[in-house]
This record gives sequence, C-alpha cells and structure tokens, in this order.
Amino acid sequence: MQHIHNAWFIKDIVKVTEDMWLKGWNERNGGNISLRLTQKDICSYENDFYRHPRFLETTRPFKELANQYFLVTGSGKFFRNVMLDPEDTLALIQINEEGTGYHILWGLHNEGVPTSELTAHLQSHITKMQVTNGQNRVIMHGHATHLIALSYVLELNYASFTKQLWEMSTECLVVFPEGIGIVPWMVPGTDAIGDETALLMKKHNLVLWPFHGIFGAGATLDEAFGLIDTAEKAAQILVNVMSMGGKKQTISTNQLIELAKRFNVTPLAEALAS
Ligand code: 2HA
Ligand code: ZN
Repeated sequence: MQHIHNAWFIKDIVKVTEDMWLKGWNERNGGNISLRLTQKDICSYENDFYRHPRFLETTRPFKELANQYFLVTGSGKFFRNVMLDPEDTLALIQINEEGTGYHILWGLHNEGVPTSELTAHLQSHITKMQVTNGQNRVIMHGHATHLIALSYVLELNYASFTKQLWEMSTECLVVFPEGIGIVPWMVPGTDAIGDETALLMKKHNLVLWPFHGIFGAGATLDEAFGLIDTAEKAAQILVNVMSMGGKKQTISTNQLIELAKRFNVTPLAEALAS
C-alpha cells in the first residue's frame, strides 16, 4: 500500500493549485477544483481512509453521481496552502448510493467542509459526463484577472465575447472552438448559479461568471488549467490592446475559418457570425 500523498491525483492537484496561485487567479480562498476519480484510482489508498467517515448531505439529490468519487478543494482553504497541507485543504469524497450526500473518505482533517461551489461542480460533472461520454473529469474555478476585467467593458454576449478572445491569438480558436458561455451575474455558492453553469457546460468548456471569475472543464487537470490559461492570456492581450488605444487590425473571420479547417475543429457558429 502506497501513501495517498504519493498518489498521482494528490501530486497533480498540489501542482495545479500552486500554479493557479502563482498565476494570481486564486487570492485568499478564491477558487475551487473537483476531480472525478474511479475505484481504480483510489483502491491502493484505502488504508489511508477514515474508519468512520463523516457524512454530509448535499443541498439537493445527485442521483446521477451515485457512488462516484471526487477529490475537491475545501471551503475557506487557500490554494497557496494546499502544497503545505493537502490533508487539511483537500477532501476525497464519495457520493452515497441514493445521491443525497457524501462521505469524506480522506482529508479536511480539521473538520472542514468541501467548497461552497460544490453544487456548481457536481451539476457540471453530471452534464459533462453525459456530453463527453465520461471523458471529462475536471471542473476548475478561479478568479482569472483579465477575464474578470473584460466582463466590465465587453458586452456580456457569449458570441461576441468569444470572437474577441479568438482574435487575440491564433491558438485560441483551436483551444476553445466551442467558445465561452456567460451566466448573468448571480449570487455565488447557490444551486441557481450551479444550474446555470451546468446548462452552459453542455455546449462550452469555459463559463464566465461576470465580475467574479471563470469555470473551466477538461479531461485532466492539465487540460482544464491549460484552457483557462489560454483564455486568460487572450483576455490579457485584449486588455493591453484596449489600453493602447484599441485594435488597428485583427485576424479576419475568413482567417478564423481557415484556421478551423486546418486544425479540424468546429468553431462556435454564433461567434463566427458576430
Ligand atoms: O471562495 O471562489 O466562488 C471560493 C470561491 C467562490
Ligand atoms: Zn469564486
């Protein structure tokens, strides 16, 4: 039996939380991550699990996630501290058979609770499991600085927002051809914003929470991180371009179409048309 601290999923989440902190997306307790795990992922570490795991109810049933395992960040925990004490800042949870709650199998050893955005994560996992045939495993939230900044000055329209990001570097359309969804401003930590986010996750891998931050989805932590990083970098370039007086030239719509053809992706039609 190996110690769970050496498990790939702990190593990977420690790295990504540090990276996100260093990027400046996760001040204080900002942001949260969930990674869906399988029985195969966790079975070597069962010795490290609590003998009497705590049970917590969810705010609503998650029948679709019965018996699923998730590694999640803890509510109120700082990303910059995950590397110092994974067992205090993270939790491995298992949804119960009825989907009415979950057991904390490992972690949060100081009586903490999972992220306040657990509903947004679990609802998004349900959507993503369906639309990706189980490939998607990660939901990731951070307060990406330039994406937030742009939410104050660009029209909050997913099609035009997406196109403006695509124009900001050639890679963007290839990395997020399905564009970025935008929820209206809503109170975080509620079932309502979780539902809205999950709905947009049917179509997009990125969902912007205006004046707040970004949700990203992916098969792996690397993919979700890379996706947010790419969109955030495009947002930074756009902020710089606007600060320098605005675009004088850009990638044309026809060039975006050529790009999509070469890389065999289907770009969001509404964005191309905007
Ligand atoms: O504090 O980012 O959205 C965690 C959050 C809430
Ligand atoms: Zn947040």
